[in-house]
Amino acid sequence: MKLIGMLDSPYVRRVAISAKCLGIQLEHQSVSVFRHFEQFQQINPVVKAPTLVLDNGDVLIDSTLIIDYLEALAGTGNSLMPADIDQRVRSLRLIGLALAACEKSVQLYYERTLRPVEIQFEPWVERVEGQLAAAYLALERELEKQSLKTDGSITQDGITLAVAWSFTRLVVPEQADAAQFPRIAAYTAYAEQLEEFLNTPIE
Ligand SMILES: N[C@@H](CCC(=O)N[C@@H](CS)C(=O)NCC(=O)O)C(=O)O
Repeated sequence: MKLIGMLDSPYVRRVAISAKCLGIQLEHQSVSVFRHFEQFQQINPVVKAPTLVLDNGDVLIDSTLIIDYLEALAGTGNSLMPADIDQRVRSLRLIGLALAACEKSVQLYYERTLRPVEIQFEPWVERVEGQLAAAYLALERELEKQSLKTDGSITQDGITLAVAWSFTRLVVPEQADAAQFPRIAAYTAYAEQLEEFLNTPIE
């Protein structure tokens, strides 16, 4: 199977790290949705990263759906999601918030790098900045209530949280103040030194 997309995308990175944690081998092709648009189009006309090309040629998109497929391949007993229903709700909440943080960071990044300055719309930027801060505030509160394990293991909530924070720090660093979100920053520092993260560096 081939994973298409750059590792500077938090969505591509969470798939690549999840695959490693699940013991599934993926051939990674660093194709950019911007710099290699036409090459990407040949693989997937929708040009979305991540794209997963299965061995039979079927093409999957959306990181959460791709991870769902990888989880099914890995089989029960080898999941990155908790089986306990209460813990699962909490994991789903953390993942949802972290994905919202990714989305809002991407929107800010695109607004600032793709849209000419003269047509950038400040009320929209402020709205998105507020949503991003709200997502990280809610995540910080969740970690206050219950911390994530730092015993060498990692689960999908931790993967997505750490990937989101590292991405925000990369593309809109002024929106990711470690002093304001100390638990998120500390957890990300833990995750980023795990083998699966070190072997999947942001490109
Ligand atoms: N919800 C999607 C979001 C994927 C996404 O937006 N990826 C970006 C790269 S970070 C992309 O494909 N951008 C190109 C575009 O949307 O045209 C997922 O989880 O995979």
